Amino acid sequence: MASIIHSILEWLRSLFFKTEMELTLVGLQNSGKTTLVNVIASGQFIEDSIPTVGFNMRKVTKGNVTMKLWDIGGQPRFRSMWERYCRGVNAIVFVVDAADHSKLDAAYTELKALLEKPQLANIPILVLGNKNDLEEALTAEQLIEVLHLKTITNREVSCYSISAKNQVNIDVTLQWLIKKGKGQK
Ligand SMILES: Nc1nc2c(ncn2[C@@H]2O[C@H](COP(=O)(O)OP(=O)(O)OP(=O)(O)O)[C@@H](O)[C@H]2O)c(=O)[nH]1
Ligand SMILES: [Mg+2]
Repeated sequence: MASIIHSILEWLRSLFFKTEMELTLVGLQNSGKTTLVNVIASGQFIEDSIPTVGFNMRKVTKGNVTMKLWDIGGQPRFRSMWERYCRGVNAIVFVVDAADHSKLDAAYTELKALLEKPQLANIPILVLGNKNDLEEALTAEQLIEVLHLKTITNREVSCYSISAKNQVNIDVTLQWLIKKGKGQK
């Protein structure tokens, strides 16, 4: 009897503390969104991921947090979908190839356009400068300048320099995201 009560209590506790959250990853093609989702889900870097056509959805559980990750294609033909998939999520993750200097202007233009969408007002945004294993990659500070992140004042913004390949700063990224799921600053 005691063990049944114990199991019921455990079950109730798991219900009570369980957090479900939704996150959407956007950013230009080739920035590393799908690679990052794979790393978060399985801890593995898969070298040649195929460009995402449309979107993928992965559910990942970390402790008692279940994350629904929407990974949207970054090619121009899919960008009109970004807004729809960002609506109502706990946080938007904007992934940038920090080593591809030729695409930074385009990344800024797309980020700015996304943040101007009234439906997405107030949703926290995490900008990730991916591929910091490459020598030419910008630092987080440089990315903050280039993407004018300090001018964003109407929502929470953070920026990290990461490498999905070498799994650098994936832990701080996850910590930040999980906090948003729990409604923390
Ligand atoms: N050097 C390096 N390469 C990376 C890293 N992350 C991803 N890549 C490579 O970048 C390329 C594009 O990665 P994807 O994950 O497919 O990019 P994506 O943003 O999902 O692209 P779309 O689906 O087309 O929007 C692949 O060849 C990856 O192996 C990284 O941290 N470092
Ligand atoms: Mg992809």
